[in-house]
Amino acid sequence: MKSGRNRAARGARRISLTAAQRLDPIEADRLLWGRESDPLGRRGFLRRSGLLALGAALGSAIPHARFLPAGLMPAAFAADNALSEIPGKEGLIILNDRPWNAETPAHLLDDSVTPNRHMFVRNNGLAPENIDPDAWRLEVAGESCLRPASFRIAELRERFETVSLQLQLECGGNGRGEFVPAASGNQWTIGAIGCPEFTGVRLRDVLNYCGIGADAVYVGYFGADTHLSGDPDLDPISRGVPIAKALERESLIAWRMNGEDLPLQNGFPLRLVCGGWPGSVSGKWLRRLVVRNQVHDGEKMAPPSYTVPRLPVAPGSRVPDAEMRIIESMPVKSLITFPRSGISIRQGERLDVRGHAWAGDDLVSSVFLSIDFGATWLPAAVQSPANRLAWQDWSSWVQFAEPGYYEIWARAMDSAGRSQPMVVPGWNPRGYLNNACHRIAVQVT
Ligand SMILES: Nc1nc2c(c(=O)[nH]1)N[C@H]1C(S)=C(S)[C@@H](COP(=O)(O)O)O[C@H]1N2
Ligand SMILES: [Mo]
Repeated sequence: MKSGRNRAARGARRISLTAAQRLDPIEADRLLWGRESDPLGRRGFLRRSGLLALGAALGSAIPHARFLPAGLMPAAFAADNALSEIPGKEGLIILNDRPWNAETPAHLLDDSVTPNRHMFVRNNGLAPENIDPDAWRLEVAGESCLRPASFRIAELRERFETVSLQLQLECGGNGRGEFVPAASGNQWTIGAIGCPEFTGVRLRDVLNYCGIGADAVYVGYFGADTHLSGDPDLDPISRGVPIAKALERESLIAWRMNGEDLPLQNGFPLRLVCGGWPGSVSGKWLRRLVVRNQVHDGEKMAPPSYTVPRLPVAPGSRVPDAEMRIIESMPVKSLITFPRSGISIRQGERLDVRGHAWAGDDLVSSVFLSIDFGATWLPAAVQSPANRLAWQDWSSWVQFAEPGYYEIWARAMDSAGRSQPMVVPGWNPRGYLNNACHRIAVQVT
């Protein structure tokens, strides 16, 4: 596939593939491949010349070309080869270095339990330095906290039951890079997701110990990271969850990830983990929890942050704050983690395919695969989660009758019958909740 990409780069096209990603996809198609769309742009019809150009860029013919939707950039062109320089991390793609933001290529998320070195990093500010975990204190307070208290990590460990749970964390902006028109923020592709095992105490045990007032509605967090401006009075982020989410048995105050100290960039020495919701509710470098008698009003709680329009809006719309709602449970989604996009396989050979699927607070009920651009689908075997709010492994295999360029597409459905969309769903001002199907490229020789 490397050679396919190189050939693509050398092709006599009028615009580059990277530039094309920024355009209206149907217009990009026309410029790149001379592809004609129907007036609604729903299906593309590659002229013979366009088909040849696309085939040449990919390095082979496309047996299912007649099903290839308009505006669909072949998965083979996705860049996935940047290297991480964050200590303790391996193979992550850096989106930003101040603050650090780095995502994981899909093939490095193949493990059922995401290893620490492959867990993505999403920072809004600068991580604290020179941390002494033994001196670290967590304060619990707020107007609806009956008995404010402060705990060292050792005290949390001694006073409350220690639990280990595998919990999926996905950034609310994962997939943002695909919205057209582009939404501002980190241009995540698919890798701002992971599902490590966290060890700590239940948030509810700590809150109950401190006493939750009858008027409590929300729990907010504050971390020890610093605002990019350096101003100590500003918080980079201070979000939270409604009291019901905070009191779920899976909501943790954690100090370990996969049996080791939390990596610095993932919140060492203490963090909140509320799986299934946007990662932004899981406060890192956790210093202070506040039990609130109103929706927490910390940094990035108000629109446009981590909010989406209550009703669908036209792409590019300006949406008044009053018409935005705070994102809660994340939508159903899946990843193909094996094989790696771009592999070569021989015609007729059996190819194992596997990955994970998750659905916010819900369960995934099924995963389907397609090798003909969505014309036909076959079910994969889906495992139960290790525990509630952990992603679910799925596996299947495919076989290709003819040589050429193929894509494998995966589509998950949750227990309420909601399915992933094929294309980018509901445009929103900040580019959240893109749960479009993941797809990978395969060359059959
Ligand atoms: N204190 C603090 N907590 C934070 C953040 C942050 O910048 N500071 N980022 C949030 C966001 S937006 C996400 S997606 C997750 C990412 O967790 P990770 O970096 O461990 O993958 O942490 C959340 N918790
Ligand atoms: Mo996030």
